[in-house]
Amino acid sequence: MITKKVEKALNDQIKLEAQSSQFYLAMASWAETQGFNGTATFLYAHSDEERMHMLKLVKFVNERGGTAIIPQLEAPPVAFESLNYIFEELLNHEVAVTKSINNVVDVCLQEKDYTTHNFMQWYVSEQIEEEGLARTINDKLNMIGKDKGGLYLFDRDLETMAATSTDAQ
Ligand code: OFO
Repeated sequence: MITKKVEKALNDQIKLEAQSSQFYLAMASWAETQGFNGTATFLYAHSDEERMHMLKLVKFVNERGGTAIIPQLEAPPVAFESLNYIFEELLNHEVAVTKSINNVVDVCLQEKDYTTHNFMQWYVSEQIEEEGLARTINDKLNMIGKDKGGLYLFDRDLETMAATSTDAQ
């Protein structure tokens, strides 16, 4: 059984994961309309992953005697100024998600809820990967700058990355 404080922290996290999924879906859709098909494939897959993160939390809250709240979401932007902007936003967003996960872990410790604390470790590790990946992508984009040929190759690379990360799941 989870306490009200833990339930609230987990429900806040459900909302953030759902919001991440929507945000990346909007980025994917924009990238697709701009002809960046590899980036779109990568971001569509990333959006699906966030939905899976949300679902895992929903099921856990319900299993532990709480009530998962399926949240209302804010509309994400329709357009983005560039690929650089997208991936900077993605990194900032992931850093914020990590902070929020650390907060859930903190609440678990305050409430002496070691079961949820253990469950949350999966998210702690996942955030190390997600932030690392976002940083690598940003480094690549910074190297490429405005070079069209470089962006073309970058887009193709992301398609491969999307395929590899889906295989790894
Ligand atoms: Fe769910 O890890 Fe990204 O946001």
